[in-house]
Amino acid sequence: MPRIITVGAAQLGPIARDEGRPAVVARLTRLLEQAAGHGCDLVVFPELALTTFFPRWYMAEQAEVDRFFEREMPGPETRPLFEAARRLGVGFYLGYAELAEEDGRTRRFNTSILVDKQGAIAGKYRKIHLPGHDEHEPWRRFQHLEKRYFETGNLGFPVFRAFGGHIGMAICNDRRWPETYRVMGLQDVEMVLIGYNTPVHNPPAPEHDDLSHFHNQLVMQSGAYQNGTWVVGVAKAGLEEGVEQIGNSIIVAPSGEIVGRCTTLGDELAIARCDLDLGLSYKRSVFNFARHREPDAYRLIVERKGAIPPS
Ligand code: CDT
Repeated sequence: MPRIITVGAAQLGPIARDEGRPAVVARLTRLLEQAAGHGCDLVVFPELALTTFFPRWYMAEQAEVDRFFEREMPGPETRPLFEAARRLGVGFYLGYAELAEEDGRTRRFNTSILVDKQGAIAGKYRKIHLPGHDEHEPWRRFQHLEKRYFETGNLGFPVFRAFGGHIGMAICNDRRWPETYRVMGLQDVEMVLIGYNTPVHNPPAPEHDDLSHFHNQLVMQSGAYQNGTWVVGVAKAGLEEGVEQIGNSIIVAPSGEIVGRCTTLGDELAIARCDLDLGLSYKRSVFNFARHREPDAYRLIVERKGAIPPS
């Protein structure tokens, strides 16, 4: 019996700074309805999908920053999305800024959740690889203050039994790191869901700008192939508050091949029928970890006298 997830990559166009949550949730709901019409089981929305990408601004007042955060999930403004999921029988991945009271203090994370077809939260992930900087850098055309506004995620890279398979999550910059996929690969992940906000221009390394689409595909295609897993990467795209962000949302098969993609920079749905068992031939042959990985040998090389230690 094939295990198929019909997945929708629900790319978003820009979200304006003053666009309220109800308007954004209405956009997400329209995409969810469209996906239901095409028989989707699961829809993937971008990173920080409820607001504009606010780390592009330095804000001195914490109260101003906190306006972009959710204190509960679902809350009064996001509940309609969960109700739509239940009504339509379509699950979703959603990225948002999370404000949590935890360990006796207020904590802020760049978070994603996996919601099942009944509208219940089935998994949560908090972004680990936070890019950018933590102090105001006025020389930049725009800031990237994730290190200022968020803590490093404290949930690891868990893999959840959901949608009839093994589902993992990552957020934006995580997709550039092989560890992200491998930690989940070691847990037998079958589909990795990733939302992102990626500016075309990278202020500290403008020489990379022309390669932004190539790098986006390179990391997700290799992560998929090297771990025998599906990868679904979804952008918040287009010209958002004066900053150009890449689109190029893609659905990648365990072979590393791209089988679905968005072609605009706006709200758009790309769909693929994903057979979770397609990863098996990779997991059983070239990437049979139990048979071919050599973690002890990696350690020996690193510890060899005179070797450069890991930083
Ligand atoms: N949101 C996020 O993590 N963006 C980063 C920008 C880094 S600039 C190359 C990303 O990795 O896409």
